[in-house]
Amino acid sequence: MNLDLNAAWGEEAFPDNETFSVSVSDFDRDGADDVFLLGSHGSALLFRVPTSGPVVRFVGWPQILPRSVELEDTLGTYVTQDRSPPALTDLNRDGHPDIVFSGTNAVHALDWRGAPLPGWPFRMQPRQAVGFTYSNRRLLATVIGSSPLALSLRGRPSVLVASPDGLIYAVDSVGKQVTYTSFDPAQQKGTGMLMSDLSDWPLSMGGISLDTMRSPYVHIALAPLDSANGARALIAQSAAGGLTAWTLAGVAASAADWPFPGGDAGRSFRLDASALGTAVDPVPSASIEEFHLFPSPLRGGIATVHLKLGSPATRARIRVYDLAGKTVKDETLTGLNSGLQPYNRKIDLSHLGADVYSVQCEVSFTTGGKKTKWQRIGVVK
Ligand SMILES: [Ca+2]
Ligand SMILES: [Ca+2]
Repeated sequence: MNLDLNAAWGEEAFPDNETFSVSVSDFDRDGADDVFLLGSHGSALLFRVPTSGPVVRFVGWPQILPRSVELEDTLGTYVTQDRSPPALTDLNRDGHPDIVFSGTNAVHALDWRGAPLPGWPFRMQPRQAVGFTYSNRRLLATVIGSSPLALSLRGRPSVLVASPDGLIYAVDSVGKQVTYTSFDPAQQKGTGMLMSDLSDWPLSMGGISLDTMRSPYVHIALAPLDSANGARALIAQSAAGGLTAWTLAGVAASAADWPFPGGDAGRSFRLDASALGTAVDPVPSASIEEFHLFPSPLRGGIATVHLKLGSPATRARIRVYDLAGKTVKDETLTGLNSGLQPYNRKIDLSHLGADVYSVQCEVSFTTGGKKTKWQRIGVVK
């Protein structure tokens, strides 16, 4: 099958060395598989596979996701990228597959409409760049470089994330680090000089490397190692050759599992959405559930739109007024989803002086109704 993606990507231009992973699931649950493309520089597109004619992208896509930054050293600037593929799972258990991927200094989880799931992204190093200790132009700081896994841990949807700083984190469905101990008194007899089955999250995988020639990336998978009972173990491989396996307590099979990079042992890169729970879509209502521009106060001039709607809308007109009531910005967004919009809608307010402004958002719903919501935002210089 040959698909022409030009129209679906629109105006987007790619860096020459951007590489893509292809993942498949039925994101909108219409019974047919859809395709998710994720680029190493963050270009991302979700589309339906047409039986004929042009590719139709989903509303909210394409996007440029935060996977690449420009860094600077004394020789000049260079650009990072992350080639690891995403995990597909259903973290919020609404029956629609979600997308979890490693990005710059953080692991992100998006719903199928491209909006961040509540609580995400997860930052393993809140106060410094990932790879701060070893980074150089070959092994780049900020890059996580490892495909996350999805599993059910103690009955809760969870994500495992391997950091090149030598740690494996368990993260819950709202982006919070799991910190409980896996200590089990029955395991105590299995502890000694050569073996330890006592571990707390995060798990340590060799510790931080200070060797700037040694690849720091850690790759993880869940596989049945115990031939007697088929129990799955967590296996972690470092690029330096180390292999470690842990028995995880509380792991149960779930249709939303993504236990291998690539989804399954055959690397099909496909999540079978028909095995997930019935898709739950909220009852549509022509309402603005949440609206604000952030950050507030605004520093740096570029505001991101946070807009959550009760039903799809044809357009949202955003007007910014100064204290005298004069319109200082008037911008219209089109093609809006039900639910939270992706954070790819930005408004340039860099021409505004330091002051307090009123922002009006007027939404025209596809059903014909109109609603407005107000916000006050401070601008600092
Ligand atoms: Ca579909
Ligand atoms: Ca979901």
